[in-house]
Amino acid sequence: MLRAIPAALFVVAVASASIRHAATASTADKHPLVTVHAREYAFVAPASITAGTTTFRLVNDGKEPHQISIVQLAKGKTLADFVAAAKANQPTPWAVGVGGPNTAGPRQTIDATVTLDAGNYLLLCWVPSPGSPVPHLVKGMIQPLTVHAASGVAQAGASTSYISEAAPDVHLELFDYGFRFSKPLTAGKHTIHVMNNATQEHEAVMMKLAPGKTMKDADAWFESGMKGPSPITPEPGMAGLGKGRTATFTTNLTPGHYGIICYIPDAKDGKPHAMHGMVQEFTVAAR
Ligand SMILES: [Cu+2]
Repeated sequence: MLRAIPAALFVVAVASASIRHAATASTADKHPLVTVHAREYAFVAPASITAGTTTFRLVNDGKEPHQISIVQLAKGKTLADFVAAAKANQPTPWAVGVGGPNTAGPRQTIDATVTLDAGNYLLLCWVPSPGSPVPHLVKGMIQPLTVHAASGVAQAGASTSYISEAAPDVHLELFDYGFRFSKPLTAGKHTIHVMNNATQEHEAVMMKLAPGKTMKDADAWFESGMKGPSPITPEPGMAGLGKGRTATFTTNLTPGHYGIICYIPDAKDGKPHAMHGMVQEFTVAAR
């Protein structure tokens, strides 16, 4: 979330790779669970996992909000290449967002389920700190993740834990430029299946608005460097998802007013997608 200001510093370009994973299931799915702890400013995460559909659980032990944006690197590309490109404000079409839990507030724990092929990935946090537009990844919240083929080295083996995730009950389509829910969200638990049917990479940052507040108030607060009382609380959502990709996240909504927004910079003009219309408010009614 909160990538409005860093967009000027760091541009992650749009991915062209199109890998469509059929993540929809009719019954509860059991997946390996990878727990990642976040604090200022580091992840504690495994260095390698096995390919397949995996639930990433982000446990925020810190005082600021954090996310895990999982990015797949093209063969031969490294963390150093990513940092160099980001510093030089160069596009990184060889780094494709595959989703991830987005965004956990202090002491929050949130889950997202993604399908990873074998390869080299990065875990990133784009969130800036209060009073500073510099994304956390610049301060150390960036690290490599190696995904081994399922039939390869079974390092995780007996220590792997699993989670049963309810089948998706709501679909969320990302398009250029907007969000489309398959049905109105209601209070309670949901598994939301996110589909990027757009030409560009997008994210879904969800937040609950304080009574009487709007996304305009949220924008003004972010622009101020998060000064004063927050008009929002972070809610589970989906980190940057490349064209054609799908992933799911779980949420437990309480009645109230919410916002959903995409801060990823546009491929053409570099402005956050929110400025192209990817911002919406919605109300969650009681059941
Ligand atoms: Cu977007």
